[in-house]
Amino acid sequence: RPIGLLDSGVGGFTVVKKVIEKMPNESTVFIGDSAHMPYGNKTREEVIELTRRSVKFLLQKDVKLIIFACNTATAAAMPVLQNEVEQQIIGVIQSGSLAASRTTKNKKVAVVATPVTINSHAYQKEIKFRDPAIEVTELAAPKLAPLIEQRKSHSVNLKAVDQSLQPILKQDFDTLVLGCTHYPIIQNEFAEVLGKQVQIVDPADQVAQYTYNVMRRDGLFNDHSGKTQHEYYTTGDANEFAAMGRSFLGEKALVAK
Ligand code: DGN
Repeated sequence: RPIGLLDSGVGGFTVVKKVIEKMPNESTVFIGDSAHMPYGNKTREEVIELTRRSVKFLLQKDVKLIIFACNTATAAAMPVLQNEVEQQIIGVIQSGSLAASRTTKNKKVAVVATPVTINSHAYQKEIKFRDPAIEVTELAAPKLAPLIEQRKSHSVNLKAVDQSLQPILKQDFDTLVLGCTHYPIIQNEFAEVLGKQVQIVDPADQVAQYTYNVMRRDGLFNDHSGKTQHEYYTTGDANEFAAMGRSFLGEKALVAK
């Protein structure tokens, strides 16, 4: 049985990639709800309803575990939907917060994410739960995820990141969390704007590790005999979605339908 992943769009590919790297013998099914993106600018109720649809789709694919490869869905919908399904749901915010609290040396962390994620203060709560002494600056960047979905040039992305980060650039945080799974696609642009003194945390690394731990605990690993398969689905434009998948994952068994 495959591992299921969902996102509001192409951002989930950044998590799929890390999960496959960590567990090469596992199959994956990923659904990107590009037709309804961006989730980050919707109400909590709307995000819950859309995420519920993707969960149902993944259950039809007989997934053994579900990763919300979307911070917005994690912040808005995970607690509600975990009560509705048997399979364990793994979100990205808990892992991202753990990674951030381990990375910061000066105990100052910035989080950039969609408005829904920022307004939930989920990162702030989770990071402070791990270490109350850490100062957390939260910044909503409503424009970035939709822009990334459009696959623009480096210079357009760079300008957008620069503009989005302006309100916090003068602050002295040493760690910045990419609090939206779309952002690692333009991680280089973030690095260019932030400079070397800031560590960038991609929660997906810790998500892959945590998923591995849960699978080992629950005995969910494949028996390694079958062939692995990676399936990608979108509610939006299949060609665009496949192109992004290929550019991010390489030619890895892409079946976008
Ligand atoms: N990729 C999603 C996230 O991590 O929050 C959100 C993108 C969006 O819908 N704006």
